[in-house]
Amino acid sequence: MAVTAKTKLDAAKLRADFPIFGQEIRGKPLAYLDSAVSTHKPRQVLDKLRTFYETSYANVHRGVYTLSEIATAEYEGAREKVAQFVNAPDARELIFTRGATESINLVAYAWGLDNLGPGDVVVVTELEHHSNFVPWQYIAKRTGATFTAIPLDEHGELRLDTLDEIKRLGNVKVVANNFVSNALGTINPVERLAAWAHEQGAIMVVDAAQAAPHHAIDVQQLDCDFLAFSSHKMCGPTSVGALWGRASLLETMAPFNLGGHMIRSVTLDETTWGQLPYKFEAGTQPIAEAVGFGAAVDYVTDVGIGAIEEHERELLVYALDRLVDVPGFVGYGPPPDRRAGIISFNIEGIHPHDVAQVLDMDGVAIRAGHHCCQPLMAKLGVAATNRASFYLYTISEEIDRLVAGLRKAHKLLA
Ligand code: 7TS
Repeated sequence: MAVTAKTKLDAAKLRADFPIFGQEIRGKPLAYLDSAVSTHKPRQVLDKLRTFYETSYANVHRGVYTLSEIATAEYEGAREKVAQFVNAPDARELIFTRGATESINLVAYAWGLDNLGPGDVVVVTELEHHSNFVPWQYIAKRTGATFTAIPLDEHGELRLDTLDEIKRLGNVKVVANNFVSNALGTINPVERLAAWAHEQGAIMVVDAAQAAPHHAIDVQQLDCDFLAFSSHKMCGPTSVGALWGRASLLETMAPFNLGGHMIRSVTLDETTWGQLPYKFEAGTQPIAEAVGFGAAVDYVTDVGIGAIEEHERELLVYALDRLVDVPGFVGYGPPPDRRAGIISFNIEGIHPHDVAQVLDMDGVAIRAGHHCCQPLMAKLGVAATNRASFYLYTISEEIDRLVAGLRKAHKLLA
């Protein structure tokens, strides 16, 4: 059973659920400060995967035999859990994909190719991960639509004062925005953007890859049209994620992948598509991974999304307080009250890769690079940053080790 912590979580206790923390890296305990890229997996999820393979595994929706029925029930049960996690009105609207990237590509291709053309405008932001930028830029080019991005202010927050100017570019048809920025941690006003998108007659696509693990999501309250997220960033297995979409839109869309399982009937002349969600789930799905995703939803729900968010905010305040005293520290992003547990920074005069390597010598893992956000890096006027990111198992000692490592890097290299 997952450890429960209804109001405040106990990260030190939760760490015992994560076997990875039992080992040392370079002779030191692992200080893992890269959860935005991917999180570690608790025993509850690992056990579920093993038990499923050992007792319940078969392909789904195909066999009439008992084992296939058991596997199908597990897979569909996971769909219900993931759908409920984002308060989807109907589990049929929840499509299992390979991850947030594939979810967004599905919308960009299957909706975009048939609904965009010259005179239409696709609006993203300067804060997008490439996953929610490149597919839209590409589909806009292919269809002749205009592609534009909402600019950022100096805190890394969206300049909503530019929306009037943007709407003069043409018929706004798509607004695509991340709920939480992977690079700066900014919590974006997606509910306001969704309302604006609908005023323009546009669809609202939310990239929730960084929000789902850390921030409660209610697609009905957001009033968005599509929402994408990944399992591996919230304690679940890799290679599975979800796309939630409004049934009324999904039903009008052409399929994205074609092949087995997504059809109603196939003849030499014509193929007709299956029902939702199967129309968008061609071929053998990541079955065990989806079941593991369901177990991950149970785990983070038991810990409590509110408790996770509060824990990260406490760590953020603790870390920022100490980091500002590190010689050469330059931080990016908004204040903690509008931010998830992500800190992007540079140490003046030292390349981020060198900083990360010095930290690694002491078992401290952080990310260095452009974080798949090159437009943002251009805006910040840097090629790369370091990034430390937290999760439910992060403890303040790891932040102390980060700070000590940065001081060491400054002393050695600045
Ligand atoms: N959107 C956001 C906001 C992300 O942070 C990521 C991955 C994705 C989409 C893509 O998710 P995937 O599961 O399909 O890969 N984020 C990161 C990151 O922060 N560093 O590397 C990948």
